[in-house]
Amino acid sequence: TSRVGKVIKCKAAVLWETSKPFSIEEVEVAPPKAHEVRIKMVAAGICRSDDHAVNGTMYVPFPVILGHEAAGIVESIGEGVTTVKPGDKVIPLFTPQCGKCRVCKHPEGNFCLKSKLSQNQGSLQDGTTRFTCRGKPVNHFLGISTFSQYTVVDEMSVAKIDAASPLEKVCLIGCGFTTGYGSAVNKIQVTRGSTCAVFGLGGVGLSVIIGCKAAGASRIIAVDINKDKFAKAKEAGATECINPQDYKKPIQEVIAEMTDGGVDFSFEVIGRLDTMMAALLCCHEACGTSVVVGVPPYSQNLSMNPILLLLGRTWKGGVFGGYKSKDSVPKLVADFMAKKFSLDTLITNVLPFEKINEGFDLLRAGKSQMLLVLFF
Ligand code: PAD
Ligand code: ZN
Ligand code: ZN
Repeated sequence: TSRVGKVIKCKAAVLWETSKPFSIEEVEVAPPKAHEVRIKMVAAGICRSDDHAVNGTMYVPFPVILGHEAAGIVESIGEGVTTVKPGDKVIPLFTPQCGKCRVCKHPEGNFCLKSKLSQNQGSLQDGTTRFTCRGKPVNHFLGISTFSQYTVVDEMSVAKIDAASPLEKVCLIGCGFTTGYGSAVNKIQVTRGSTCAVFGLGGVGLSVIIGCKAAGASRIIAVDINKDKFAKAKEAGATECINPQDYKKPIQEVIAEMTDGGVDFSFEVIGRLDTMMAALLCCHEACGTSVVVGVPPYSQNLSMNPILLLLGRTWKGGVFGGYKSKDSVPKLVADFMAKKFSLDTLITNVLPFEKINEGFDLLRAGKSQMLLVLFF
């Protein structure tokens, strides 16, 4: 029997309060309204940014269904939807691409003004929610809420991908992989023969390394305080791995000495103010570029001497690798299918959806790179 147009009852991981475990609950998922799409989830990644929302580093209204890195299949569509149809394989987009706002029309900007990252009201674009649990409305997260067997998203927040793609891998293209890889090959274009430094060797940092290598960097210096991360970093393409705790000098000085005054490109992929400054300082003062990829702690500031930029350094940042999401995700999946990059080295843990709390424990213990939950 068709569920089209009807409420679906299914399981979702509901977070009722900050810093609590998820509770697997039966939720009701309303049918998609006009310009909305209901998706059956197949695989979702657990990303550090979800944990930021759990512990309050990123503000979210409660109760909420988190999750923002996933792949699934369209179950039904609302009126007026033209870019996907039932049965299509899709990736939900935590940064939408409305195509109409100033940023979408800009040749390079990608942080669409319809993004829920800047507004965080916990709703879809029309200001309401499609989830209820125990009679209460439940908030959406970044417009996509992927820790649910079914979710509803706006059409601007979903991209159709190759029907042959393995969803349990390409789900990483929904956030972590693309954020890292795109920071190196799209947001800035790492040049052939250049020297790079990557701070933070989680899944996103490894994806930066994959991007630097693909761009032809000749040296990729990987930096982390957890040396257990070095083997994977080398597998991804790092040429040297260093631990700041092994040196008396600040790490930026160590790197400057290793690289004749500083690297060409540095990336902060941790989300700390001190390492953002170290990454800035370790790129060459006259011709280096530093990129902020990690999400900084909520409402904290850095103070810096502008002379650090005056001599010629460039300081940049960007979400989702600078990619316009709806245009780029299908192309990245096509590149994956054409074997231009592999996602296998990134995936360290796969769990059934019901064990999502175990997944977050692994993430918090620093024992994982990319962590997936699969829906059955
Ligand atoms: P992760 O926690 O898996 O990796 C962070 C790594 O940094 C770990 O290996 C740590 O050992 C290491 N680390 C911690 N402190 C230090 C330190 N002081 N010096 C050196 N290394 C240290 O995170 P991740 O790879 O999933 O994500 C990294 C950041 O990127 C995080 O802030 C996350 O929120 C952000 C992110 N941003 C986007 C985006 O669109 N900008 C997308 C996804 C994730
Ligand atoms: Zn993410
Ligand atoms: Zn837009």
